[in-house]
Amino acid sequence: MGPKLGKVERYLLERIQGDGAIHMTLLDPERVSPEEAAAIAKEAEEAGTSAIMVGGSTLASTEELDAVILAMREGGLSVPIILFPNNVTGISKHADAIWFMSLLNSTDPYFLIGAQVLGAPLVRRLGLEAIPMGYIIIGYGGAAGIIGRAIPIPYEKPEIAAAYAMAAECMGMRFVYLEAGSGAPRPVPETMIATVRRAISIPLVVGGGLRDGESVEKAVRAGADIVVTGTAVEKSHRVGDKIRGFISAIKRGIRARLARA
Ligand code: 1GP
Repeated sequence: MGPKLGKVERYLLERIQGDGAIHMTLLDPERVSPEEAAAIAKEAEEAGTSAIMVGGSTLASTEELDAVILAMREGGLSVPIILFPNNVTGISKHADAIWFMSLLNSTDPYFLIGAQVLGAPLVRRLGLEAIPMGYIIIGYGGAAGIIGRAIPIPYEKPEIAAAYAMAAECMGMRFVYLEAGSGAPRPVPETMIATVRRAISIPLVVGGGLRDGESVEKAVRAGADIVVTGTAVEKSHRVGDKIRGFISAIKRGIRARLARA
C-alpha cells in the first residue's frame, strides 16, 4: 500500500505525466505587492503555468504572505497555490498545499528538522496538504544558501547532488528540488540534472537562475520534471509572453528528450 496522496500532489503528478514536464511560477511576498501578485498569477495561469509557489528566503511577515495569497484567490485563480516556506512564518491557512521540505545540505539542524517540528502541528491543524520534498542547494545558492546555512554542492560535482537526491528518496521524500538560488548567475548545470534524474525515480524540481527559454529547455531536456521561475516573471512587463515562452521551451525540451530515448 503506497502513501495516500493529497489532491494537489495528484494534480502535479497527472500534469507531469500528461505534459512531460511543467512550469511553476514563484512569487515572493517581499518582492511583489498583493495586487501585483494577483495580476501576475492570473496572467501566468492563463499562459499555462501549473501552480503558483509563494515564499522567499527572508520572508518574516505572515500578514504579507496571507495578503498575497488572498489577493490571488480574489482574482479567481484555479491553479493550486503551494507554500514554499523559508521558516515557520511561511505557513498560511489560505494556501492549498505546502512543500514540506528539509534543506538536506544545511549544516544547521534547524533547517533539517527543527522548523519542521515547530511547523508540523500547525500544518496539521490547518489541514494543509503537506508534500514532502528534499531541498538541495547548488553552486551559487543565493539567499536560500546563506539563510539556510547550506554548504552548496559545487556545479561540477553532480555525483554528490545525486547522492543527496538518493538519500531523499530513500527517506521517503516524494520530490527533490535542485536550487541554484534565486537570481543565480548560472542555473543548475545539465550534467547535474541528468545525473540526478538517472539516480532517482521521484519527480525532480529545478530552479534558480532560469531566465530564458534556452535555459528552461536545457533543464527539461536533461530531465527536470518541474521548472520554477521567480525573478524572470517578477521582472517581466509581459508576464503572459514570458510564461508562454517558457512553456514552449518545455515542449522543445521534452521533444529533444523523447528523440534521444
Ligand atoms: C528560487 O528557484 C527559485 O527559490 C527561483 O529562482 O528567482 O532565479 O527564478 P529565480
